[in-house]
Amino acid sequence: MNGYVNSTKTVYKDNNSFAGLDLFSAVKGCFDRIAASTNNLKHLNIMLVGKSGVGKSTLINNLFREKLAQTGGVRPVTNDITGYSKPNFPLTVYDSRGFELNKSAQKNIKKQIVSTITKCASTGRTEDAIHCLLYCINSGSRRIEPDELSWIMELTSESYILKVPVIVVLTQSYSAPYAKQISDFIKSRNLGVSAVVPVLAEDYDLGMGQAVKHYGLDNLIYEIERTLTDELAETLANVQKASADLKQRKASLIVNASTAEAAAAVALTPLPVADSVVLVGIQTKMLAEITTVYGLGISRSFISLFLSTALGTSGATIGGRTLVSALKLIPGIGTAAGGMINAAVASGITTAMGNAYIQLMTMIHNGQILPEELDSKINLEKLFAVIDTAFRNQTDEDDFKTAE
Ligand SMILES: Nc1nc2c(ncn2[C@@H]2O[C@H](COP(=O)(O)OP(=O)(O)O)[C@@H](O)[C@H]2O)c(=O)[nH]1
Ligand SMILES: [Mg+2]
Repeated sequence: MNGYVNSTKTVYKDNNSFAGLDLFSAVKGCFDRIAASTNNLKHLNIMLVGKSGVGKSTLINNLFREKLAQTGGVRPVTNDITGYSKPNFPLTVYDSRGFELNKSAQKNIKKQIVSTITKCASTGRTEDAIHCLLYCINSGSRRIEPDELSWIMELTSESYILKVPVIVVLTQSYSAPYAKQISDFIKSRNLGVSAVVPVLAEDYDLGMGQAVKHYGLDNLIYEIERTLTDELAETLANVQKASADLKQRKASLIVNASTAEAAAAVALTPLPVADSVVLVGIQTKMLAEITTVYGLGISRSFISLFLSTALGTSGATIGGRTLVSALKLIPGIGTAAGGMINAAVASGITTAMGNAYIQLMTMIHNGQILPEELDSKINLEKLFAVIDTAFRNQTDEDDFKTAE
């Protein structure tokens, strides 16, 4: 029975309200937390190196969710290195020339790269250091100069000493088999790089209505993530837009942690439903943290709609059915015997809410729901369906049934 306590408490004041929930403060709490957890992200610094024309700018524009090269955020660091940033966005990209021009110019560029890395590390603050270096080679040009490989080798050995992991990015890899050949060749040279990743950042037009689809950016994000600490990986999840997988993985961890927290909160003393405000606090924190992972500009009305639907305060209906029924599906709630929320019920509600919210964030991320039209009829129907399914799935879970 899992610490389950019988109670004759009335669960619902009426059919459409969830007792004890002050929706306004819940939404406000959620918004404050979104701001706080976004502010808490550690600043990430990535350096790109490569000849002009290899596709560095195209890469940046397709990896990250904000356009960085905006007025005000562009800063010359040295002659050949430019820093790109944006207010309230925890990422700086350093864009450097690579192996080009004559030998003395190359030497000079390498010196600037090394001195910039050294200077950034010299403050001793993790947030100033360069965390990862992406060395870009155009694999579409089908030619790698042996000298460039020696140059990379020198650069990686210096970066290695400076503890900056290097990833070789094969840009414009519209021929995957050829990119694979180059990749294998580079790997065989033991340059000391963390990974070699072929990418095509944007579709490549072959003419006659044919195109090679873009690919590889999600892989690149995965390889960058592997070089970072957990804290900086949180930032990467937020600033990048190329990997839905990274966002989902980070968001799922948040749901698991919040579910455990919710279970722990009621483990010793099952809560009367009327006191569920404790759980709502845990759940709004969860929604805020997930929103931060996605880096989406979510409106108050959306959060409000989500919470009221998930917690059954809205009285919204779909197909003539009241959505509050979602909560009532949970064994034990809504019956006289089940006036208390025990650990299993608390876990179930929290997991269902978290999963529903992740799915909605993913749909917004993928453009299946337009953020500016969140309260259109068609989007509301999607929202209801997602929440309804998530709660129904939870009631099918075995451990959840132990609440009965
Ligand atoms: N279709 C396609 N074109 C690309 C890609 N990457 C670079 N380009 C093209 O190559 C040119 C140089 O790219 P750019 O990003 O400006 O190179 P940068 O000088 O290294 O910043 C531009 O005309 C891009 O459109 C890609 O992934 N797909
Ligand atoms: Mg450029």
